[in-house]
Amino acid sequence: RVDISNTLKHLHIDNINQAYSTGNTWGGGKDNVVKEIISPVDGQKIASVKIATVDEYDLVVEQAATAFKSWRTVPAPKRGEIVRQIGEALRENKEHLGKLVSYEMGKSLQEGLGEVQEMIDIADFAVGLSRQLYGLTMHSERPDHRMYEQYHPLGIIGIISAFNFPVAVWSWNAMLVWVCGDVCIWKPSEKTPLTAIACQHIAQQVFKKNDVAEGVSCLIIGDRNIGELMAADKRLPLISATGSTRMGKAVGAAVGARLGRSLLELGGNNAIMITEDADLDMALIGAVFGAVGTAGQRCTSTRRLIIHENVYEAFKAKLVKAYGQIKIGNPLDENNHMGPLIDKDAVSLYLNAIKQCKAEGGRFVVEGGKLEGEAYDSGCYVKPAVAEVENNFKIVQHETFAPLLYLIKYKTLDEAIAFQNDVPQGLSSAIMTNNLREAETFLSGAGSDCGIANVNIGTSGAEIGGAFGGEKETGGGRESGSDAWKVYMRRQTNTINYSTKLPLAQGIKFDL
Ligand code: UN1
Repeated sequence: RVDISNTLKHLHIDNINQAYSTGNTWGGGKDNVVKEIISPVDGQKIASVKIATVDEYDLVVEQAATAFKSWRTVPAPKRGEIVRQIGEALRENKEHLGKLVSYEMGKSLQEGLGEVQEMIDIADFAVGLSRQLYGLTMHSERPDHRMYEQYHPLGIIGIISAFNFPVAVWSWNAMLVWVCGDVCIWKPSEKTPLTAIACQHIAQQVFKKNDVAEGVSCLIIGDRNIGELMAADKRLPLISATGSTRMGKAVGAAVGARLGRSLLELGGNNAIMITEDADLDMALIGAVFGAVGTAGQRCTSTRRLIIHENVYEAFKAKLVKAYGQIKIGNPLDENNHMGPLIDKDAVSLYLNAIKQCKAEGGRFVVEGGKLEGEAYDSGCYVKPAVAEVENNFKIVQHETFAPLLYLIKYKTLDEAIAFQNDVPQGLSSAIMTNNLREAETFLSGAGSDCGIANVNIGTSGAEIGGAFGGEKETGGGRESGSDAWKVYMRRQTNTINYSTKLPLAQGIKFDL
C-alpha cells in the first residue's frame, strides 16, 4: 500500500471534492454525481471528485469570457512574466506532482517527473515566445502604403486531455494559450482529474498573486457530455483535443459543423525501422523503452518494429532476452521498469488484442497476459508481449494502447517505408541506421508520412521545442514548440494608406 497523504496535502487536494474551478472559486453542489478515483498502482481510493453539470459548465464559460476581455489587453511580455512564475511554481512542486502523476496514472516515477519537466520546459519556451509573437511585413503594390500582419488573441480555448499524459498535454496548450492572450477551460480525462486539480491550484496561486482576473485558467471535471458541449459551443473558437481517433472524429465533426478550429492529437501506430546498418544495441534501447515505457500507453509508443531480414533473427534474440529482464510492479519503486495499465478495461482490451492477433496468425515470441498475485492485486498489471505478424493484419492496423509490440520482416528499403506508411495513423516514426542514403530517403518527401520522423532515436520521448502531432487519423494538429502557437491566435492583415489619394489594388480605375 502506497502512502501519498503528504503529497496530497502538499498539492492541496487532500479533501478536494469539487466539479469545477475558475481560479479562486471552486464549486460543485450536493447534487453532482460523485466519482471515486482509484489508483491502478494498488487499487486504493485516492480521493473523490464531482462531475460538473451543464449549469456549472455555463458558469465557467461566462467567467472565462469576462476574464478574456481584460487578459487580452495585458501586454504579451507581461503575460509571459506570469507564465515564468508558473514555471517556477512547477519547479517547486516537481517532486510531489511527479509522484501524484505516477500514482494516479501508473507510469514510472521517472516518467512522472519527466512529464512535469516537460511542463517546466514549455513554460520556459512560452516565456521567450511572449516577446516573439511575430507577424510579417509585406511590400504594398500601391505607393505610400504599408502592409503588415498582426496576431491577436483568439478567445476561450477548450482543452480536452487524455489520461496518459495527464498534465503535460494541458501545459503544452495552456502556457501558449496564456502568452497568446487567450483563456482556457480544461477538461482533463475522467480517469486522472486529481493531477489536474493539483495543476489548477499551482497556476491559480500565481494568477492570484498577480491580481489576474478570475477565469484565465478554468478547470471542469466532466464526462463525455461536457466534452460534447465544448465541441459544439460557439463561444470556444478553438478546441484542442488529445485522445482516441474515435473521440477526435466526433470532436472534429462537431467543431467543423460550426466552422470552429480544432487541434487534434489522436492515435499513433508508430514504427521503428531497423536496417542492416543499424547499431543494434542502440536500436534495442529505443525499441524496448518505446514499447514498454508508460506500459505502452503513449501516443508515441512503439507498436511495430520493421526489421531487415539479415538482422532479423539476431535482433529478435536480443529483444527476447531484454524482455526477460523487465521488472514490472509498483511504478513508485524505481527498480521497476513498467507499472500497471490505467484500469481493468485497458487490461481487457489488451487481452482481446492478443487473442485477435493469435487468431490472425500472429506468433508470440514473448507471451503476454495478466499478472496475478499480491503485488498486482489492483488487477491492472500485465506482461509486455512481442509477436511476429504481417503488417496487414487488422489488429496490427489498429492502435492497442498497451505494451504489445509487433515484429515485421522486410527485404528492401522501399518495402520497409511502404510498411511504415501503410497504417491509418501518422504520428511518429524512426529509422535506425548508419547509412546516410537510407536515413535521408526515410526523411524525404517520399519517405515517412508521419508528423515526427527520427534517425537513430526511437518513436517516443519528443522534445517540447518541436511541433508535436501527426497526419492522417492522428488528426493533423500540431502543439507545443516551433510555430504551433499560431493556431491559438487570429491573424489580421493591415494595410495603411498614408498618401493623399486612394489608389485601388490591381490598378482598377474608379473615378467619380
Ligand atoms: C502523448 O503520448 O500524448 O513524445 C504525448 C513523447 C512525449 C509526449 C507524448 N513527449 O513521447
